[in-house]
Amino acid sequence: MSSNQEVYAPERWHMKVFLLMAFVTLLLGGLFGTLQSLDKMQVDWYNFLPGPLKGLYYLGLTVHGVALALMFTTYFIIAFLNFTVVYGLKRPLKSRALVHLSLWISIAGLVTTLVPIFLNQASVLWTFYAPLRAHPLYYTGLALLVIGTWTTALNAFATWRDWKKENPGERTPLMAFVSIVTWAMWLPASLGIAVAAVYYLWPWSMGITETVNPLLTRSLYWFTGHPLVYFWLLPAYVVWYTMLPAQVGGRLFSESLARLVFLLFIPLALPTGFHHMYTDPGVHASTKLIHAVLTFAVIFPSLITAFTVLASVEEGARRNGGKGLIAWVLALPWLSNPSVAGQLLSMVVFAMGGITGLINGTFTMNLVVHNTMWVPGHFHTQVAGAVTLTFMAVSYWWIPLLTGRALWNNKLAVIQVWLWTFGTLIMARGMHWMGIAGVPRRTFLSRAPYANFGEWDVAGLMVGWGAVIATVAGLLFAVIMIMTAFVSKAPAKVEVPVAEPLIKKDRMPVILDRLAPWLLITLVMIVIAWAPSLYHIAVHHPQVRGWVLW
Ligand code: HAS
Ligand code: CU
Repeated sequence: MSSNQEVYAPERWHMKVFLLMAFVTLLLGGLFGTLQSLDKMQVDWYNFLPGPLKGLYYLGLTVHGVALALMFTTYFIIAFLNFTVVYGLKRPLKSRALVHLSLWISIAGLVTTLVPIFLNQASVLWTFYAPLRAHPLYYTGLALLVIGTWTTALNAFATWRDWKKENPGERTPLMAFVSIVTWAMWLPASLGIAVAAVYYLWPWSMGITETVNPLLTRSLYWFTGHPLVYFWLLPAYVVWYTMLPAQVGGRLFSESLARLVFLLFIPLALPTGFHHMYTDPGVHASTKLIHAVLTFAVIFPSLITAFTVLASVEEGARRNGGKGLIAWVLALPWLSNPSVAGQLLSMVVFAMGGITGLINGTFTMNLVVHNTMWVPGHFHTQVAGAVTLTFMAVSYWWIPLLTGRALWNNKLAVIQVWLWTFGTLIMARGMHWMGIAGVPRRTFLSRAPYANFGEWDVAGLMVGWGAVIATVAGLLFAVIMIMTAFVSKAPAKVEVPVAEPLIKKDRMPVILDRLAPWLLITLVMIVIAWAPSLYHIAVHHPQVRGWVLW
């Protein structure tokens, strides 16, 4: 192993702990997901949960959303972006103290959030919309989760600043730069949830304030909630742009385009969010229009990605003997390399979710699909499909690299990524179908008196059986990871894949190596897109007392 690779050695220990937390929360949240999906084909396994958990659908759905969307993603991303910053800049993180602080804050956040949820004191789902009221610890735990990301991001910025001091005039290596852009997007984005949880919801759940403005906290939630989905997505893009081309023997089509894509997410994703609230009467129509336009704008960097990443992969396939207009696709290692196959499959799934995203973002069509099963259909292709599958694909070389043990059973890993893909696609297809048939989301269907099974039957079977396949794939992933990390005897022979750009001396404009101008434009856009509405909602919308329903 070259000394370059050893640069991450000081980070190895805490990365492993974060990964352990990520995989445990993936398993925990995933298993509740199975119960949810079985419910869609009228199989009520909530009934078989032990004692105090029996029948508690909303407790389960909260665990599912929080453990997967908020915890698994965040812990994996913290570990991975620490790795890419360190590996990209070829220097350890600046502050050991911050590394430890992030870890301990994150562990505290994990416990503080999950305890009230499991005690059924916080069955408010991952969106914790007021007036549903949770135990104060739940908001505390979520705040800690966010603070854990802030300390990690600060460390990344400090490390970057040191690197720049030592390398004046040089452009930041791509892998590190795009990772830092991801943090730069997330840091301001996270303020919405932080203010909602700490300033409004926590005092209210403590009884310090009697009432809360539900439309305001909900808006603040989506201020964060929309960029949050790109906080999950961008680390997957880091992999697709800076690693995957090398894994398929190709080169990155254009480094400038790669940088542009990441940077565009700052001004386009950050000011967007009200498309989650098209149906909320308290939000002004002109605000919804601005956010609809922004939603379509933020699709653009993903379209560039479809082009750039595919071009890079094609180049690799052709260098390996791929021929023809389409047939070159067959020259890719779909059946032999689980890491590559997982990433390619995740893109196929992601493309489906891109299409449904367009539908969601279109005001009139949103009126048809909003709050139906369609929406979980959309986001499962995105988070469970694109993001999670890419993270699994990364784990197939990264865990061997970190533990020094070779991947246990390559063949099973290939089967695993295919099963996950089919499971997710079948499940999501069923969800879309149910949504169009009018099935509400977030509903305990087995026990809903109005459930129209008959018309919903086939779609429900797809959700349930798709989820069974995905569950098998998820358990397989757990087995492969455990066997690799603890049992595998062969030494790992892996290198970090680093994609070279196709054009080495790319005349890259300097603005593609800067953050400040992008953040400045973004600030102006946020003021235009959010300030008038937030002010109006804060001043004019009624306050309410709050409910604990489950
Ligand atoms: Fe979304 C709701 C709009 C992307 C996640 N979204 C959600 C929720 C989640 C979520 C979790 O406008 C629900 C939250 C809740 O609980 O209520 N979303 C969009 C749009 C995009 C989008 C326009 N979403 C994502 C991503 C997510 C995610 C990414 C997570 C990671 N979404 C919405 C809207 C709602 C919504 C509304 C609210 C709905 C409602 O009413 O409640 C876009 O960013 C998508 C752009 C993507 C593309 C795809 C590009 C394709 C690529 C792959 C190319 C490769 C190929 C493979 C083709 C345009 C890059 C070939 C490979 C070979 C080698 C052959
Ligand atoms: Cu969104």
